[in-house]
Amino acid sequence: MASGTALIYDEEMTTHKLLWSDPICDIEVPERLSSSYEQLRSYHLVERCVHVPAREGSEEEILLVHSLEHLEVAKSTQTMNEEELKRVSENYDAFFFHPSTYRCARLAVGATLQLVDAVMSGKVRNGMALVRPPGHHSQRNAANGFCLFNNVAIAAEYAKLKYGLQRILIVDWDVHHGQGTQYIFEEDPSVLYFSWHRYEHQEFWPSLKESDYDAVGLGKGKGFNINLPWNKVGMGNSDYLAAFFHVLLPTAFEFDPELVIVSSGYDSGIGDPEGQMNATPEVFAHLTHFLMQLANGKLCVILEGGYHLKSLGESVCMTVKTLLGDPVPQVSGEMAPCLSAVESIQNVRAAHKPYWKWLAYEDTSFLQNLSTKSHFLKTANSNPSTEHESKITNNNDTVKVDRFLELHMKNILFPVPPIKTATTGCEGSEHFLSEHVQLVKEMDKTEVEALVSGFYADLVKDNKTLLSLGSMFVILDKILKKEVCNGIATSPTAALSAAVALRHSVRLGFQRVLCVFVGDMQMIPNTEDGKMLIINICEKEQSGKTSCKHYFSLNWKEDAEGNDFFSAVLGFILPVAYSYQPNLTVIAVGPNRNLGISGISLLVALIQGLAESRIFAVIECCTLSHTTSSLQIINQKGTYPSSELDWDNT
Ligand code: X5A
Ligand code: ZN
Repeated sequence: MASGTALIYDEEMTTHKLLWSDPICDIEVPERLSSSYEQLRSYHLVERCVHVPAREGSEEEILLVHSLEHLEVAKSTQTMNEEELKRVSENYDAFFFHPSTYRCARLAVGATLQLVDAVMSGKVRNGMALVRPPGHHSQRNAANGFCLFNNVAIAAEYAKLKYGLQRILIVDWDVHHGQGTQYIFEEDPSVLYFSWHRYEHQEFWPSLKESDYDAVGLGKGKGFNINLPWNKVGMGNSDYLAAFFHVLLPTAFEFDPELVIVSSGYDSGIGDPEGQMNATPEVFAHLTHFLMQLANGKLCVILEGGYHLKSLGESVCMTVKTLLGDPVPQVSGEMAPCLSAVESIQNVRAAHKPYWKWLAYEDTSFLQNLSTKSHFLKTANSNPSTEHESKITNNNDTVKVDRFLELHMKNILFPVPPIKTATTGCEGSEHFLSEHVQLVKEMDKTEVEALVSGFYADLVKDNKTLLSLGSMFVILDKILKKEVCNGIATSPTAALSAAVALRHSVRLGFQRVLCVFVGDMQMIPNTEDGKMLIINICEKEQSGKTSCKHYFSLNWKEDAEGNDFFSAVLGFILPVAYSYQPNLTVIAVGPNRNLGISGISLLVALIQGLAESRIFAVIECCTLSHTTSSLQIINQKGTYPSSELDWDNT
């Protein structure tokens, strides 16, 4: 698999600038590019990337999307004087020409195509191109909204043509609707276009009817245009994550793209004068992390908007850091989406239900209940518990989490896949997966015994188990000491190992441990309540009562399909996990319906955005053949910028 992250930046693209006074256009300044690059430099990210040079996009490439007339007009501006430039500019909504604009726009196109080539040829795994002018408002025959040529749209056509791609996903997280991109691919089922945007019921620029959620595409392209309009300003991290969990990710995974291109505007970030949103730079790390799980990691991030220089720079850095594989920082703040966001999410889901079966699995009516402002909080509390809920008792510091989960569980639908293949035999606990674990063999047995004694000693019946527990202690200690970010161990009894791991990690000082049990395992009672949240995904209903306060059991139904598991991961496990904000994640995989290598590794990858990527996996030996090659220890270390920042744009 390809490795490395490309970074494309050419100072020449800072020469395009506004020559006269225009209060609409004056935010699109050359410093957007130069200061973002400086920020990358100061975090030492530039030197960690593969430098790929920009080039000029050819006329032929530009004509993949634009009319000859548009190209000729743009070309003709190179030799114009200021007065003439101003006059041509006035033909468009929010655009300015400079004598260097044409050259810069060709570089912006070429830089984007260079990135596509670097990723598609396997020279790098992913990358980012810092370009000006931006592209997503640009249309076949018109400049618009600071955009001359539609860089991302040209890149998608180019990738289809040059590499024969049949499915490309464009994610437009810029705060404006990329109506230009929508028009270009409206009838094209090979390009799935997703855009969220400030809309305010058509009040916000570009104020188009076709930016609303009911514009789903035309003809053969029906279902391949997804608009998520934000009808209020102030959307934040939780709203963006909810949009990913409940709209973009289910459709994107079902679409299964061969390449993902991001129209990466950061005017959707906090402090931006255009967007007026509240999402912090860290959220872009999470968005990037999620998209890295698609298309075998082939991800091209292309700059669009972003007008608060500090916010823009931080967000660009978060994106590049994540592309490089650094651990993802924790997102802060309330994790429930606001009512207006929930309404938009429900509307777009309803509009797209006919086209995406992954949307049909999950019922988001429960989302309504999650809003902090919701009146459902009261009514839901008086409802009797369902059988899927285990004990929830309120205790002061966890009352909010309890409520969240209580409400969540009442409304979750969890259909389950039938068995497709049987699991294979046990490989033995001596078969460890990484060099980290080999250290375990050197661990003194009596030392392990001492660690285990007092709590689960009676359950540890043999040497094999003891050895596997030993490996676990070593890994956990390494995670705590931040020598490694994550680890994996095999065990003849995953549930036992996980229980010991949980207890040990709480003793090591972790305050909130998320534990995901997959498969049928004997749940070991624990006494570390209040410091962990356990989600058990099993086939058999758990008979024995657990003493744990935060324990949820999801049972797989008989007639379910394989995809149901992932709609549950996206629709339930991730939202709950993000709301819990764990500082360590433990995942235990035991005998289960066939999730397969890709299933388990995708679950692990998606959960890895939590707890600053600190994750410990225990795999039961008999499921090893399913998981061996997919679960790898990634030795990640990283630091995060302190966020003592002033997000006011004054
Ligand atoms: C690329 C981009 C915004 C245009 C705003 C015009 N364009 N009012 O963010
Ligand atoms: Zn924008």
